[in-house]
Amino acid sequence: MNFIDEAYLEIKAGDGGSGASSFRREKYIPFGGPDGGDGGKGGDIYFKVNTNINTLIDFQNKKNFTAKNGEKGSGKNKFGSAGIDLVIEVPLGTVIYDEITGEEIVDCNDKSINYLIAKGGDGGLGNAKFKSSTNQSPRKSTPGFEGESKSIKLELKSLADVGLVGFPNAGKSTFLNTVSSAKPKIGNYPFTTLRPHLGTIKGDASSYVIADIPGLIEGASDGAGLGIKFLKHISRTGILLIFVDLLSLDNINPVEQIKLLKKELDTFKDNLTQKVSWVVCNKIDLIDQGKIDAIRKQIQTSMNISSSDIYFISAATGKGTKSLLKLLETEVIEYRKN
Ligand SMILES: Nc1nc2c(ncn2[C@@H]2O[C@H](COP(=O)(O)OP(=O)(O)OP(=O)(O)O)[C@@H](O)[C@H]2O)c(=O)[nH]1
Ligand SMILES: [Mg+2]
Repeated sequence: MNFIDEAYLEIKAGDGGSGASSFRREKYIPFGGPDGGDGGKGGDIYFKVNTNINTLIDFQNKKNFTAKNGEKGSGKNKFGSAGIDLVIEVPLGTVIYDEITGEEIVDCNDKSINYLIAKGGDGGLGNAKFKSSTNQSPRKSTPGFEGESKSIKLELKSLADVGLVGFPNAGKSTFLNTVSSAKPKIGNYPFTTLRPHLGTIKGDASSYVIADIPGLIEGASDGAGLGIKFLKHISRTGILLIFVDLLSLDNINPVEQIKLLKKELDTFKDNLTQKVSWVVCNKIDLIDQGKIDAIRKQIQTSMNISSSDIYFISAATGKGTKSLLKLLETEVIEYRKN
């Protein structure tokens, strides 16, 4: 699955309909007054959040969006009907930019708002509007106004509901391989993953997306390793899974790994650490149960993390992953409600 997080669109709101120039015609009244109605307003273009969409993939094929024009006015003071508004649905967190100036137009972060991005043109005036004491039979009517047109860029910071963070080699990509159809490369060396990968999980009640990003190391916020720039891809996920490598290449113990990772996350400006974050200790196939219990205790006491937020799995064998996925699904559904 591609990591699509940009789309370029041409949008054009509807033009206003033109006003009519017409005169009342009645039997025995040769010159009735002006009765040309106004044109209808062109349709607006709105953007609206749909929380069931989480990629911009639909915009890769369709790039032009036009709202309907207003209709012309007509005689007997009939106003033209307004063009229907066009509502374009986007994922939560889509940021809309003016493609020409690069300026941000709006951040679609509230699902209760219809964001007006291109305004339809007003309808023209019919000749009935131009009647005055000095001009009883005006022929003048005006054309409708043009609807706004814009070249815009959509950008989605995060497509994922769940983000995986951890030291290189912790098994993040192995986990994504096991639980989804995504196939990021796996390797027994640091920095196997060089760009974010997404995998979709089909749960019982809902589908959700997990993002695997390149590993973090101590000093990443100062540019060590691949740095922290990839955190922007998970800065809006509802849940972070902090992956702990139970068999760390550098022999960094679990508590120390969590501390170092949290420190790097803290430096990221989007308050990553305020999200729901669970600790996932991976590679339990390589250690015995007694050790698992001891590690759970250590994390609980020294990090003040509730035991229900600590998971033990083997990404390689799949042990423990099923129940973790089930709980993730429930949590994602909960998070999407807010
Ligand atoms: N025994 C065992 N090995 C695992 C498990 N999960 C991952 N590994 C191995 O750990 C190594 C690293 O796995 P990756 O999935 O590439 O790790 P990563 O966290 O994606 O690493 P980066 O992409 O470098 O950040 C590979 O050799 C995996 O086969 C596990 O549950 N048990
Ligand atoms: Mg990887």
